[in-house]
Amino acid sequence: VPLQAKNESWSFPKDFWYGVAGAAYQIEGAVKAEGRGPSIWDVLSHRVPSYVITNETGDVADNNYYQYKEDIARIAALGIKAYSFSLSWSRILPFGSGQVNEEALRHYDDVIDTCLQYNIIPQVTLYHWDLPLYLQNSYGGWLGSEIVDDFTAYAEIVFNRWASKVHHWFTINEPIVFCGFYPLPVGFFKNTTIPPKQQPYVCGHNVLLAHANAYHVAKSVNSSLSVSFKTNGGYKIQRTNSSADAQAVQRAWDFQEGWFANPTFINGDYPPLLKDYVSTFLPNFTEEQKAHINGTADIFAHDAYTSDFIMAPDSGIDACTSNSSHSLYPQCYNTTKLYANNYWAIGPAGDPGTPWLNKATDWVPAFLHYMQDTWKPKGGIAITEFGISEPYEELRKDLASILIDPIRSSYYHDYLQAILIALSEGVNVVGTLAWSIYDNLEWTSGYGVKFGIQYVNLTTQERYFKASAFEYVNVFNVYLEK
Ligand code: GBH
Repeated sequence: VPLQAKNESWSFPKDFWYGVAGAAYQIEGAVKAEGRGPSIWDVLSHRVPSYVITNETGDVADNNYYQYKEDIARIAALGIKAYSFSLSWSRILPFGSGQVNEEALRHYDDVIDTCLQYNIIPQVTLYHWDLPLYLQNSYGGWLGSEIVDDFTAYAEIVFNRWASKVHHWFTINEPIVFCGFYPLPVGFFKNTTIPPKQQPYVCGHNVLLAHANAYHVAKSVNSSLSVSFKTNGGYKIQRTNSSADAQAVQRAWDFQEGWFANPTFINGDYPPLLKDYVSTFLPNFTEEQKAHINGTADIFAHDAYTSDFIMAPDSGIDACTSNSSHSLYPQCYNTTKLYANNYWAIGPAGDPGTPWLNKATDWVPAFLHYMQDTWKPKGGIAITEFGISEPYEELRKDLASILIDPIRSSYYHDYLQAILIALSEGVNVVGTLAWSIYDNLEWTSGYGVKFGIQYVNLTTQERYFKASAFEYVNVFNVYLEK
């Protein structure tokens, strides 16, 4: 996409927050420090061969547990407005429930206070996938109904401690990923009797109940807080104009965003198509639960990295229910990337480590319109993660060329221009969080897949800004209303 001249009708509202994001297990390290209990990711990374393809762990990661002051100072120096991070549940409650670890509370006190000292808006996620191991082993984690009360008790501790300092809250990160995309390997944790195909829906059910409780806890502590969960998914482009593909697109929205957004934004219940296709697996909400869940998201917090072409599966929609795999995506639709036809600014040269992600920013205005029109979030839409792994960055041998990341720079530039277009068309976008503050443990992909706007030398723990860090803030320097 050619760069466009500054358009006089474009601007970000004065209070638009632009920030950077990270998550506890991906950046903190210090896994045995100050009373932290183990999480499932300690087991997954240490004990399950090749679960992380490189067998790397978060033991040290970016050493953020010890270098957070420097990290916050650096983003403040850059002119960033917000810092989004997640709390490690098993630091605060080493066994997931019960005894509270004061040292962890004091640690996060200081992270939050440091943000405030630097005039950075702290934004806090309670759960970004690092479940306390004890809860996994005692009742199957998110597959056990006990998780709802344990998450609620955790939320009470968190909101009572920090509601007066933190306004922006996210309860649970990307449930479709940990409920379905990253199934836990069999044999490492407590066995469950729930059939594999049903597991994503039981997990999701408990997520919604836990989220709703946490939302109400937060509001009882301070009714003005902004509280949401975070969903993820790309924009869904209909591959052909056939009605089969149109239906596949609708299924894709419902099985990704709608699964969690319909209950919270629309009516306390699952989307009709979800009920149709997976009725045998989907638990029911009581009328009381529906009322409790409805209205429990203040903004639509979406991690929107990319776009996908959606089409009907070859074998017909029967595949929705006949597929026997564990996978969340029940083959109700297929997704594809059409590299060859030049649909994407980044084609075959995209990062082979992230085949799910292309620079597809042209569809962002349509995406934002769709979210606003469909779910009508009262407090607007926030893009709570967006970013791209620069192709082959991990293979570059010299620091200078790592720090020049033109693909990521143009991704942020073009994505933000697309948001400016949507804003000028009346979509209420309230903030963006770049993923990520710096390169970190990219879950099952290890450290080799890099999303940072900063590079970290993992031997010396020195941090360096990449060009994209400056590109990101420059767009706001130009377009933010004074
Ligand atoms: C986010 O998920 C996460 O919140 C964050 O922790 C992570 O570091 C970041 O994205 C970058 O990936 O390999 O084809 O099976 C984004 C959604 C869902 C995208 C799982 C990758 C695996 C696709 N992710 N998905 S595939």
